Amino acid sequence: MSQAPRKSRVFSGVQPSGSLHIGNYVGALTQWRDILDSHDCIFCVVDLHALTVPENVDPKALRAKSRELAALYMACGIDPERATIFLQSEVTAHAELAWVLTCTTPLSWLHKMTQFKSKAAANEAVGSGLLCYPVLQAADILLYDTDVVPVGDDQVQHIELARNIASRFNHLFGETFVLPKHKVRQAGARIMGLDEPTAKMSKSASGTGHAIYLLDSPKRVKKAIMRAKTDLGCEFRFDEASPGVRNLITIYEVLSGESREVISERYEGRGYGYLKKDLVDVVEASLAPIRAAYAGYTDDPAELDRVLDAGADRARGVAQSVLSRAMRNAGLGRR
Ligand code: AQP
Repeated sequence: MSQAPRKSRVFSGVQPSGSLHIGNYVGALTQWRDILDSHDCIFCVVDLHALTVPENVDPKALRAKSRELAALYMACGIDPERATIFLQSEVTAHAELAWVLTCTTPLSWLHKMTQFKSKAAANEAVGSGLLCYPVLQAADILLYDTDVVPVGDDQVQHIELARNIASRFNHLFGETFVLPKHKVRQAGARIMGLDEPTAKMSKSASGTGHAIYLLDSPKRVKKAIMRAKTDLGCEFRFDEASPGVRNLITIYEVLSGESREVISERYEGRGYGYLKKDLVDVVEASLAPIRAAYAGYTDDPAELDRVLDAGADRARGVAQSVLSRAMRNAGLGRR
């Protein structure tokens, strides 16, 4: 009997470096949810990445954020029966492969990463972990023979780097790694800050009114949207609208499933306040079920531990065989 072909493998993750916002939800998690059945999905809470700015890390808070994030994955519809969910630090192969790849990655490639440049500029003490972050990310991806990495568009450069790191290793040591491809949404690949719509919505940005967090209360959601920066005009045509209005229409579009043309037409000739008011309802319709499901997971910490233990067991099995392949090909160890 012929075997069923292997499903295309997906790997992706989020760092527990703050609270999950609708940028992460739209850019990454909605994509994950849509491919649960068509792909072999592995989703990781990438806690080792959260150490890249150690000055910002409170160990107790990091541990709590990792659990919160794993519970939020499930609350957003990432069913652990259909996907592997685990914590990166519980599968040691990630750190081991990262070292091997650090040795084969030219330093100049890392200095070119735009995220390193902007985060380094914003931090007084830049650790080497911040520079090597994309190598660890490459290890995360390559360890699972990953075909597809669904991400927001800020991560595209890193996934291309992972591909180059894999190619270089294959060139040096023979065929070892699958070359991964990124996958981004057509609309919503980069949700912008509500307070500053020319900058990406980000977990680590400070200031109230910047982001909508998935666990925000309805009151906070309303306040953030009603205060979102727009302009003094009343232009709703997407291509002509200001960055703030385009951002609100995009959030509306991806969460409601309506086209931007329909949305723009509905509000044409009216003030931005009408769009904002309806957007509050659209966002609430997405967030209310997530909040409710999240409360269920936090009420049952033993179930969360069971999911994460089972996920780590499965991830270890896959990762160990790829790590062994890479080590063997590079001449590490005795056999
Ligand atoms: N604003 C965004 N719009 C669309 N997608 C986004 N992502 C992040 N911000 C947006 C996507 O979410 C996933 C997880 O991101 P991450 O935890 O790896 O960190 P990040 O990309 O650096 O995101 P943050 O939220 O801005 O965190 P901090 O502030 O800690 O750096 C990725 O797929 C990312 O593309």
